[in-house]
Amino acid sequence: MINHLKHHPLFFVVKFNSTLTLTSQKTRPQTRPSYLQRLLLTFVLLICTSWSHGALIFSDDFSRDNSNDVQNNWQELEKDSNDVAIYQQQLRLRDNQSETPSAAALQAISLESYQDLRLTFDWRATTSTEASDTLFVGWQRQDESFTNLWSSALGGSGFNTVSFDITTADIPADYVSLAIWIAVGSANETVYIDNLLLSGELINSGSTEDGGPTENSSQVPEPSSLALLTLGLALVTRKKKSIQ
Ligand SMILES: [Ca+2]
Ligand SMILES: [Ca+2]
Ligand SMILES: [Ca+2]
Ligand SMILES: [Ca+2]
Repeated sequence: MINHLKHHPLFFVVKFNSTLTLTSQKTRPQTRPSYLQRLLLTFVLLICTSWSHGALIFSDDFSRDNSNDVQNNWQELEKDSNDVAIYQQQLRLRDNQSETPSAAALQAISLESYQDLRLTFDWRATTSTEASDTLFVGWQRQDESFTNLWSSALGGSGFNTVSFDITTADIPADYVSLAIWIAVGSANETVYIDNLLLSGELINSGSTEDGGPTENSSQVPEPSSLALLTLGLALVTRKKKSIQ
């Protein structure tokens, strides 16, 4: 992870500032981490979370008002309109429609430009579920069948964080959507999903055969990189002003 980050421009910002902090500590001993050290640690953790697999492809924290429609381009397969929904800032999957799957949320994402993907999300099952019930993540294909990448038995739980790699070989050629679905038996069996994030490396990023930039090339920091860099620099500047 760290070796990977050594090649990210922001690594040098963090390394540079860490050196300054350690040097100043020789003349100003402290018994606990300074504000700047804690800031830099947070900064590094954010970088580790955000850039472990290149560009952000899609994310959703479902932080919007309760609604029977999930929105943000999610498609829903459900028995009743409120079974796949936004509830308390999370995605809710509930109940068992007559067709398989019991309930599903589908996101049509174009992945042709990416490789070495990573999917991260949080999930929780209500105590109304049993070990015979299942949460799946995978693909809906052109024939409307589902192929799973990851699954877990239910049975009641607090939030778990799941993160796994997806290779090009894991993506069916005829996939249509990234799919999250459940197999349950009764009306009140529910799974909540939150903080979903899909990232990946851009294929051939940087150049084409004639050496020019590609349409998808990432020659500038990603929007999230810029936001974090701006935040970090703003906080460091504020700290310096407070020291003066
Ligand atoms: Ca229902
Ligand atoms: Ca719905
Ligand atoms: Ca949320
Ligand atoms: Ca059940």
